[in-house]
Amino acid sequence: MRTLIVVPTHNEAANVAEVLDRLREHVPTADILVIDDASTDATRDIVRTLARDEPALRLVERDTKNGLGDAYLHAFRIGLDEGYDALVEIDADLSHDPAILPTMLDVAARGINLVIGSRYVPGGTVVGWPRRRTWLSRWGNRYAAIVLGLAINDATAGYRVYRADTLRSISLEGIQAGGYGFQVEMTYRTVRKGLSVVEIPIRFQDRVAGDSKMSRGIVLEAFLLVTRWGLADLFTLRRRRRAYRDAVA
Ligand SMILES: Nc1nc2c(ncn2[C@@H]2O[C@H](COP(=O)(O)OP(=O)(O)O)[C@@H](O)[C@H]2O)c(=O)[nH]1
Ligand SMILES: [Mg+2]
Repeated sequence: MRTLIVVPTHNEAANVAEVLDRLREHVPTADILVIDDASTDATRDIVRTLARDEPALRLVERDTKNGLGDAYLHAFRIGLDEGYDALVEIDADLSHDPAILPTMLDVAARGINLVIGSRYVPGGTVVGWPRRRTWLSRWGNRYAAIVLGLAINDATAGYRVYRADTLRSISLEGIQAGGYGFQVEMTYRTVRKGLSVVEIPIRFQDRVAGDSKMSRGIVLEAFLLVTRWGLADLFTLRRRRRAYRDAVA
């Protein structure tokens, strides 16, 4: 599979060189696209310098920070246009261990539409998060799973492999969410299309350097959108049931 690894960055100077180095070590045949939004630290200089000696690495620079979802959509469109077979999402802060990526790619190569590096299946762990953050993530995931009827334990996960045909079939148009909600929305679309999803357990290590970009707004956006989609489903279901009853009556 021709693979494009997308690494979104916003002020990740303390981490980006190491994550790129480790990706190169574990997945030497993949191409890497760093998509940087408005970093004010040395992130861009570091990536630019590395890219000079590495044709498989490139940098896309954007001047405004529009959120993770928008960055991924931009990068996915590039990847699809260029005919890659698989597109990878991975954080730049070393929370996601590149050593597990070959296994995830292997599962995708066998035909699984979406492979999620999951914290909340047996064997998965979160290291270094304060209890409150783990609680929020765990219960946020449970809420999304119940409300949207997803049999997925970690729908907010940011470590993923999409087969290109998956992205084409779920379409990247009309995506509403920008933060964690983006990951849930993409998962929801994949499941609703009847496509296959497999969760591979990972060890998620909280960032050691740099700052998290998570905000209350991102969490709230995800919560509100999930609730809205769930309610919309409920009404569609009731409408369908009524139509069915009328049809058989
Ligand atoms: N390109 C881009 N990257 C972003 C943006 N927001 C966050 N990131 C990157 O997305 C990844 C995850 O963000 P992070 O702050 O670690 O979120 P957390 O792990 O949920 O605390 C990191 O690589 C960030 O640098 C954004 O608006 N644009
Ligand atoms: Mg992080």
